[in-house]
Amino acid sequence: AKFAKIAMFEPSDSQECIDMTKEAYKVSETYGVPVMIRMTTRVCHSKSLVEEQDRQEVPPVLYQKQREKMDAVPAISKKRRYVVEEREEKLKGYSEICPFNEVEMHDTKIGIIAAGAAYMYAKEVLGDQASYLKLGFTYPLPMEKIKAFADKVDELYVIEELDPFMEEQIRQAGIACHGKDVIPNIDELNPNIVSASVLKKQQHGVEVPDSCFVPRPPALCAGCPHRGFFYELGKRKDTVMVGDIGCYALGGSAPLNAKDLAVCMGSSFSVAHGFSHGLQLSGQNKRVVACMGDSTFFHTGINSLTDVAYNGSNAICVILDNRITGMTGHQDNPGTGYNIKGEPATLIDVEAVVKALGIKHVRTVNPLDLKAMKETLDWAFAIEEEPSVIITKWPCVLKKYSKEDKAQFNLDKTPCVVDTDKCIGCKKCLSTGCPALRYDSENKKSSIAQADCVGCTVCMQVCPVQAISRKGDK
Ligand SMILES: Cc1ncc(C[n+]2csc(CCOP(=O)(O)OP(=O)(O)O)c2C)c(N)n1
Repeated sequence: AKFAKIAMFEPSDSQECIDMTKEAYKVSETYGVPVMIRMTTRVCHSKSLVEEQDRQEVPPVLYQKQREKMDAVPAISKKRRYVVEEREEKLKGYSEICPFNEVEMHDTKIGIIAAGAAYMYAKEVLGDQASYLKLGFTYPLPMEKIKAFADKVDELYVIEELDPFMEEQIRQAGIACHGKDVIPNIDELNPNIVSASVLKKQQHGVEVPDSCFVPRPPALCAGCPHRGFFYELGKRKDTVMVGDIGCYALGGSAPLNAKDLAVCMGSSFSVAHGFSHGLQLSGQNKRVVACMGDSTFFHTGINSLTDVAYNGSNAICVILDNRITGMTGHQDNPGTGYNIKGEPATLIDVEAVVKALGIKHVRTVNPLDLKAMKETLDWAFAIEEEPSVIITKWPCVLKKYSKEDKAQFNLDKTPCVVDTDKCIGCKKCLSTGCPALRYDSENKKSSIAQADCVGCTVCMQVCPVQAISRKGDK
C-alpha cells in the first residue's frame, strides 16, 4: 500500500471484514483510490459471529471518457503524480477521523499500537493493564492520533507481525516506541510471544501431552489422479522436477518425493526452460520435468509454455488436467466447459492450445493407468532435442462430475480390498502415499479403509503379488 500510495484496511475478525469492506468502497469512491484489505492467515482461518446487514443497492456509475485520468502513457502519468500526492494528504486526514482507528484507555503504563490479529493477542494478554490504539486503517497512518496517544502512555509498544511497517513510520515521525527490539520478526505472533516480549513473562495455556498428537503431513487425497503421475515420475533419477501451485504441490513429500522446487503460479514451465539450458551449458546430464494444473495453465501457464516453445529447450512439460481447480475449492476454469457461475461456456481445449503454441510432441494420458503413464514418460524422455508436453487427464476425485465427465471417463468408485492371505507385507502399496492404506506392523499386513478408498487402483497396480483387487472382483 505504501509503495503504491493506496489506502489500506486491516480487519481483526469476521465482523470487521464485512464492516471494513463496506467502508473501503466508500473510501475508494470518495478519494478515487484503490483500497487494499490486508488479510493475514489468522484472520482468514478464523470464524467469528457477524451481524447480518441489508444489501445496499448502489446505482451504476455512468461511464465517461476521462483520458487524462485513465490512459497510462508517460505524459499523463507524470501529471497524475501530483494528483496521487494530493490524494495521499487527503487520506491522511481521513485516517485521523476513521472510525476504525480507535483509542481505548485503561492503565497508562503501557500503550499498545496494533492492528489485525496482533491487536487480539495484545488484548488477550494485557487486558486492562494497557491502553490501546487499535488501527483498522493502516495506510496512511493517523500520525496525529498516534502522537496524542503516545503522549498519554509511559511506554509505547508497536505490536505487528514480521516487518516493522508501522513502527518505522512512527519512529520516523519522532515518536519513541518499542517494536522489533522486543518482538520477533519471524513467524506469526501469538499471545505467548506477546506476553514474553512485553511483560517479560511466559504465559501458560492448556498443557497437552505430545502423545496426543499423531503427525499427519498433508497428502494427496485417496484417488487423486495426480498420484499416478508422481508415483511414476518419482522413480526416475537424474531428473530435476519443477512443481507449481496447486494440489500437486504435495508431490514433493515422502513417499512420492517427486519435486525439487517450485516458485509461483504458472512459473514451472519457464523455470524448467531456464533450468534445462543451465544444466546443458554446465554439462550436467539431467532432464527437467515441470508440471502444473489445468487451472494454472490457463492462469499464466500459457505464457510460460510460449517461452519454452519459442526459445526452445527440451523441457518435459506436464499439464495435470483434473478437469477443475482443485486446491482452492472447485472453481470451474476455461477448460471445464462451464463458467464460474456453473453456466455452460466455451470449452478451451488444452491440447489444441499447446499445439497452437508450436509444441510438436504432445500426448494425453490417463495418469491412473501406471503402465500408460510410464510409457508416456519414456516417450517424452526419448525426445532429446525439443520440448514435449504430456497432458494427464482424469477428473479430481472430489469433483461433482459434469455430464461430459460422466460420458468421457469410467468413474467406477468401487473400493479396493487387500487379500490378507496373499499380502506379503512388503509395503510397496504404501509407497503410493495413499491415505486410504493402513499397515498393521504386528501382523505385517496392509489393509484399505473402505470409507476412504475410491477404487483408483494405483495400489492394486503396484502390488507385486496381486493381493489387491476391486471389491467383488476375483
Ligand atoms: C497468483 C496466484 N493466484 C492464486 C493463487 C491461489 N491458488 C493456489 S492453488 C490454485 C489453483 C490450482 O489449480 P490447478 O492448477 O487446476 O491445480 P489443482 O489444485 O486442481 O491440482 C490457486 C488459484 C496463487 N497461489 N497464486
